[in-house]
Amino acid sequence: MAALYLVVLLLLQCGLLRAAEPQSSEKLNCSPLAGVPGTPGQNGLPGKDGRDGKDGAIGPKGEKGDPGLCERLSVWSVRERGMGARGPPGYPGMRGSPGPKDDSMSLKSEIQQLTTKIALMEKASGFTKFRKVGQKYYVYDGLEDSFDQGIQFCKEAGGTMVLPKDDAENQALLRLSVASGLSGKKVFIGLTDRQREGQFVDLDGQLSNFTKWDLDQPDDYEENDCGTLIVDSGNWDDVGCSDPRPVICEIET
Ligand SMILES: [Ca+2]
Ligand SMILES: [Ca+2]
Repeated sequence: MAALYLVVLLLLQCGLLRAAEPQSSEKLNCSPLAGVPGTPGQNGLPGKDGRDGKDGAIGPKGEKGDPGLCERLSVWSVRERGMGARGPPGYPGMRGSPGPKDDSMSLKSEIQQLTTKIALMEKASGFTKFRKVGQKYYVYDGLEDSFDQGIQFCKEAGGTMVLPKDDAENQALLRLSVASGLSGKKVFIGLTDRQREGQFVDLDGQLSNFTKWDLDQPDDYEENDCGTLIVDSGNWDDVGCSDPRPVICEIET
């Protein structure tokens, strides 16, 4: 409004000046004054989107990112379990103590022992007279024969001709002999000096550690070479091998 008023004033001034100017060719110097700039107009609407530009240059390499989920879980798991990295293999452990005894093997062993005992008892019970001596049986079946026939008989019976190995066995043989009605007789024992006179050995050719010779025996009377037990005294005497005498066998496993 003020600008409009100012313009009007200028126009009136110019009109007055023209009316007062002389009618000559000389003109008044009336230069126009510069106006005040108007207020800027409002911005127009945005133009349409331009075309895509060319691909730019490859940018610099970015910084290393944070560990992924799987890696973080792995690290967490190791921390939770208190485990470090896998170490080198350890030294071999010490040998363990023996385990408990195999019951099945123990049972088999017991059954085997029982079977053996039963077989031995069955063999001994086949004789009319028998006596248990330690782990073996002395058996008698009423046979009276020569020394060699006696050896064969005992072998066929699954045993050997009796030969006491200590005083207890000698007493057992004596009791069986008495119980078998052999008092006053002499029972063959597996001892002979046929191979070397004066040296009595068992049927395996071994010297016996136990002997029970009667007084002044063995005397090799009439070249006697076979041993016997004198029933009643229990002492030993060398007699003829061909004479028929009671044959007692021993059976053991
Ligand atoms: Ca002799
Ligand atoms: Ca004699």
